[in-house]
Amino acid sequence: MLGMRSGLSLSIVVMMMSFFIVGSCNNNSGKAPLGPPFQNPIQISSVNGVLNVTYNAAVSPAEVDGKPFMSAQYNGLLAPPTLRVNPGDTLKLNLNNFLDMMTNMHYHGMNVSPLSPSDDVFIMITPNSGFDYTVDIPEDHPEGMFYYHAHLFGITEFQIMSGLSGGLIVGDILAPFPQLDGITEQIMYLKDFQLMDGEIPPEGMIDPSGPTNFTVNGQTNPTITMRPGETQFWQIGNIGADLYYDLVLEGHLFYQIERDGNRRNQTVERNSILMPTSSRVGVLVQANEPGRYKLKARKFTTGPQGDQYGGATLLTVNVEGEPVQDPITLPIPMNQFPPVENLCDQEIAVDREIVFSETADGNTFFINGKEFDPERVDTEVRIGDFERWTVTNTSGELHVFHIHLTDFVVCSVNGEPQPFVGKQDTVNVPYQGQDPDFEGPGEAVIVIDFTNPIIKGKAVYHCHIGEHEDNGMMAVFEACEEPPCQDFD
Ligand SMILES: [Cu+2]
Repeated sequence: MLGMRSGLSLSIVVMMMSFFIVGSCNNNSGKAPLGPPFQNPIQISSVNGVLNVTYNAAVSPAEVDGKPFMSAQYNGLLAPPTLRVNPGDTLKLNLNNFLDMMTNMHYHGMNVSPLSPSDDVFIMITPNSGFDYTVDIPEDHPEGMFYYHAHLFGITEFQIMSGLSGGLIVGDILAPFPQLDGITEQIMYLKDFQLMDGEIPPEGMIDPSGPTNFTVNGQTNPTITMRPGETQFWQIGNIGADLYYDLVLEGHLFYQIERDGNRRNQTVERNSILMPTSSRVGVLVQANEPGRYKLKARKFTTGPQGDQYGGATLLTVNVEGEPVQDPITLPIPMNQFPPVENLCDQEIAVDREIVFSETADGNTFFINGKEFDPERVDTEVRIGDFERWTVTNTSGELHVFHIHLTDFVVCSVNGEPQPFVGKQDTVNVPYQGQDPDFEGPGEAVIVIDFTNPIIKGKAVYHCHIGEHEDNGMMAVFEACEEPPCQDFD
């Protein structure tokens, strides 16, 4: 949370008004008109191993929940296309910058080269110029949901909230499960838009606790219609600037089979799923009895020094019609899942401590006591190693650890060993004092895979809450065969 905000009193008034409105509408359950039919974003797929696409970043008109506004978008789309590629493909993305500020592109979660013209986040595209990205996707690349977004230090939060993030899916994560052949797949990109005088507030004026407009693929509370017993596969990505989503689907379980572009090693049954910003999940949902069920982001606080969100309905599932004859048996048996190596069992070459902290006023953020400096290399890693990082949080609010180019396994959180279910590229780090039984800073112990030779070069690790990374909570790592690393530029 940033300090003083001029919008504070206004947001309290709006909050009180919305309580009043919600309170007065409570008695028409089941009768309220349904929202518009849910729509997947447009998709663009690779052809003969290549996906060629041009994105123009420009200020364009948009509308959420009937409110018109102007914001920075790709090709004038609030929900830009989902790019679909396969392992072994090449993504050629020509990004033209028609904004009055710099921008660039990051391919979040992708296990690809950090060297230009691939996933190099040190590239800065000046106004009225462009850059041709070429991202070679290795043959053994993990499959699942990834995404792309602007990653320019200092203005990432603003650019993502404006509209500069969209979907990227690699391969066919359902391939090992023939019983799921032909089921309906839904792509859901969760994003909120704060509006101030018909515009996205400038960087520094976005308040994660403030009133906002929740959307799924740019839609407000759309409707998915399912038959009783029907099973669908939902890939859900939190591609917004700051918020956590504590997801529940009324009357239903989530059968989770994917996290952050990695197939899990088993089905994980969940009543709720906490999605930090930038995380993605793939879940199977089997429709219950006829009725209406809300997919909700529950009320959530990120800690005493953090943000408070009031909760929202994201979409509504309308179950109606003839029940499905032979519903798919869930969960999917564990023996159908390809094995995943538990990195926590690997021999560890290096142990590191990574400390997330912030000033008492919550305006400046640090990793190991330092603010981000793109010219400084904070951590050098040897290609071929597994490293164990103890990520600690001395502040009074949550942070989201994310590292580029690779994945990790979470071994423990606040000293509690975690069941091994697969790899991920984001993890929530508890705040200090969150668990009264755990003394000292909040802590997540992870083992990171630095064995992929394609990661040679420089990239970053950071808190993925836009407000925090833009105000310093980011650091540079460099991977090479034998540290100390030579420069590759
Ligand atoms: Cu943070």
